[in-house]
Amino acid sequence: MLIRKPADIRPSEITSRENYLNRRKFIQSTALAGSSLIAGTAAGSIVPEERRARLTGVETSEFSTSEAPNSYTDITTYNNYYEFGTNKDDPFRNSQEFEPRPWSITVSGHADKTGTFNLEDIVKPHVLQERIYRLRCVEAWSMVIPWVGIPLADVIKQFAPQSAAKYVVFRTLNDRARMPGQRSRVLRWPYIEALTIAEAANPLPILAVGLYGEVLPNQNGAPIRLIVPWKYGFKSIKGIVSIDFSETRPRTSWEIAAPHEYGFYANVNPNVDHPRWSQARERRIGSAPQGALQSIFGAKKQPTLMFNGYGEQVAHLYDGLDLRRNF
Ligand SMILES: Nc1nc2c(c(=O)[nH]1)N[C@H]1C(S)=C(S)[C@@H](COP(=O)(O)O)O[C@H]1N2
Ligand SMILES: [Mo]
Repeated sequence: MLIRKPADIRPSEITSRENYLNRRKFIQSTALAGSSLIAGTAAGSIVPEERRARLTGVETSEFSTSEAPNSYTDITTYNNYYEFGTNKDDPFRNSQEFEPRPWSITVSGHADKTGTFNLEDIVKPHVLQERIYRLRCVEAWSMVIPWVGIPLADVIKQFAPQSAAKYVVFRTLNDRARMPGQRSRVLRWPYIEALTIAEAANPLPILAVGLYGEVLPNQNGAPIRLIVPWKYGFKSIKGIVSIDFSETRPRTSWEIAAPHEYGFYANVNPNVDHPRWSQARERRIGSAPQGALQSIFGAKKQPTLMFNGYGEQVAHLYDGLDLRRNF
């Protein structure tokens, strides 16, 4: 799907001949290597190794919102990624040298297929989809982001979890030489997040490998990150290196840091406030009115929706659960 007019495409985005040839070689060699995990590959869904390369063979999704996406600049310069610093522009400023390829993911725990897999082998069997989702940060701001990714449920199936698997646990790369923010003890590293197996099997979550039709930028979690649109942004873990099918619920990084403020479920809920601020409203990044009125009245806020507006798809997952206690 073409989002931007061709005139908007910068010359730097046009693939150089050298990169094109390398990519051809790469596709051929992975094809020759045969089916490492699951037979059948869609050449268009291979993740190119080049920065800002356009992703091909991307399908649209019925789950996309029709709201206007935030600008590429908003999405790539206003980030939370504490591995690269705690200020909003730190991930953009400190992650440019990060090299996200080659990349592998270790799969462990209660599943028939475990081991360490190249990123390409995990992504290859799936068709890439564009999913334009709202992202609601626990800090009461939001954006609309055109991700490109693959349904998490399909990836989970690929590893054939066993009945003992009750949670899917994700971890981010732990490497303070490559992630300078890990020299600070602001969180316990590696960053860890988890979903129940039922949440992971829902059709909404994706593993994102792209943004605006291009390879995912480092500051947004390259080369692969989770997106769970009905939960606060901190559940959407970036730079994933491991997936563990666990019988027990882990303590996640934000639960460890502040258990009274950040719960395991972290469902977007305008009726349950954060201990230090209201969750009833949110500031849509980039939407503030310009000029003098803004300084008098402050940035425009809009109401926050239950489950971030995805209740129809996910409310049933929490039937009978007290969402005030299980925040
Ligand atoms: N590994 C890791 N993943 C992370 C974070 C982080 O600090 N480290 N921040 C989270 C938070 S709080 C948010 S709001 C989203 C932001 O994603 P974005 O910068 O792509 O918009 O990433 C989440 N994933
Ligand atoms: Mo967040």
